[in-house]
Amino acid sequence: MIKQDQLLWIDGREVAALDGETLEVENPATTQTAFVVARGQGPDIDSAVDAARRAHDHGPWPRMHPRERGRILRAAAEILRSRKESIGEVETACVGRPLREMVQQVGRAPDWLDFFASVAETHEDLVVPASGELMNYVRRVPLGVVGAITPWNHPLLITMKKVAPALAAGNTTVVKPSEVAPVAPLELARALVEAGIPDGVINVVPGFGTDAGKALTEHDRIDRIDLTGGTETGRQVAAAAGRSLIPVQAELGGKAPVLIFDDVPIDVAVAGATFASFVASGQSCIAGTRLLVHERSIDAFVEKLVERTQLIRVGDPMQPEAQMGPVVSQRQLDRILRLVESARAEGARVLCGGERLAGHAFERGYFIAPTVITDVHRDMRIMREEVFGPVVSVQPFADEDEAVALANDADFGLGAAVWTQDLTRAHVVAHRIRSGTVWINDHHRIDPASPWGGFKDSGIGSENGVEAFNDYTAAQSVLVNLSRTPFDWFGSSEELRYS
Ligand code: TXE
Repeated sequence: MIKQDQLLWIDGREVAALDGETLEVENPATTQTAFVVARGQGPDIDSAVDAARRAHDHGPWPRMHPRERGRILRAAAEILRSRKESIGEVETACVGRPLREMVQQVGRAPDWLDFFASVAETHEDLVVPASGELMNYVRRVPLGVVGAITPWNHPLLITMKKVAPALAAGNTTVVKPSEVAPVAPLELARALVEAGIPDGVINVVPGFGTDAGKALTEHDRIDRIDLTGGTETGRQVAAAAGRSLIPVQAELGGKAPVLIFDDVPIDVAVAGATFASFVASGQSCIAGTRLLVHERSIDAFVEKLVERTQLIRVGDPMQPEAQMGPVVSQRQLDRILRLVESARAEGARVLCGGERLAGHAFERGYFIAPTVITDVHRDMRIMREEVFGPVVSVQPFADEDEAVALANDADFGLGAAVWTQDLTRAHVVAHRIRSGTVWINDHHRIDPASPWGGFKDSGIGSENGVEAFNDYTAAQSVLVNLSRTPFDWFGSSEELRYS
């Protein structure tokens, strides 16, 4: 059983906030308080950064053999796996996503610890061919203290994507999880501490973006900042990182296009589209929100899509039969419905959904009927802004060029999908799309080995894979003089002397 009252994790211990403040985490399916969590602010962030700084500058973690670090990370992975049911329940209570989805996601997240433990264990430093009688080797050393700011939509998984490579590379960390869903990241700290990670290496300080998040971003003793969040938050965090001259990695908003060619059977296309659009009630940065469908098949596709969308079982996310839960908060619900209204006002047709669900099962939570919109055009707000809800628009295209042009007509470039049975077209179209990830005949797949980052306003840098591990290190070049000839730059030559 995970406690309803949660404290901060600082320097290997659970502690209350310095001023004793707390914040309440609301269950979006019931609107009742699910957890009361210590609320960190500037002074708590200071003490977490101090602990991380000490652990980096004087503690064993950065100096530990990578196999020893790997052993601790793998032990934490096993602890988390053994708790996937209870942490899955925590995630559902905080975010409202169906329990079956969250248990699966929580069960997957520890793979990041295993993968990056392997990367650290097998990492080889370089010897480079410097000219002259020199041996030049290049070590990869930890950056220092990594600050990570994480969102509410995949609370454990996104925290893991940052913490696992940062720790494997020998850094120490301060995590500021979302105020909306901070409990699973706290459980990650607990698992790492139980697995034997030294004090101060992992610190987790829940709090609001405007105080704790800002304090972490602007802290002068961190060496890198990572964010997953909205694009506006990304601009603020990147500006602060610029002032401190520290690297920033940011994974921000998206508006993923899903290109569906007319050689795909309608049932397959509709199953793919609903998976792309409605998983997590569409609250995902790579949710397929713009369905681009060949004009020859669009009518049959839309008819089937609406039929299928209306069959999605929305309900209490704790129940195994629920396929979709509520959206995360009143604020998100209002924002989503406002965007649907703006689409209506601008002339779009809402074919199904588009409203808050009524009736006794939905009385209290933030439930929205999954929504399909047609008759859209590029200038509508619904086509430009990230909706972050169960809302999808459908647009026709005439040929491959138009499909690509529509797909690229967005400020974002995080995820995209191409559905076709034509092998050549699948690859050619994928290569023409300006997006960090492209799925062919699939969506949402993610792997610790697979780079994950956004083009355009979707972010800076990339998560996952060996490249991300290297980004949590700095290259230190060590040049060794192998010459046996004595050398004295100023001592020897008369002719070089000024007369
Ligand atoms: O995100 P915020 P919100 C998008 C999505 C959503 C919108 C708003 O479109 O509708 O953003 O969601 C912290 N300095 N995404 O308000 O505010 C904040 O406390 C430092 C896309 O929830 O960006 C939280 O920990 N930190 C996205 C984190 O940033 C600040 C996931 C994200 O919150 C801060 C979430 C500041 N000034 C939302 N302001 C994705 N890429 O998946 C906020 N924070």
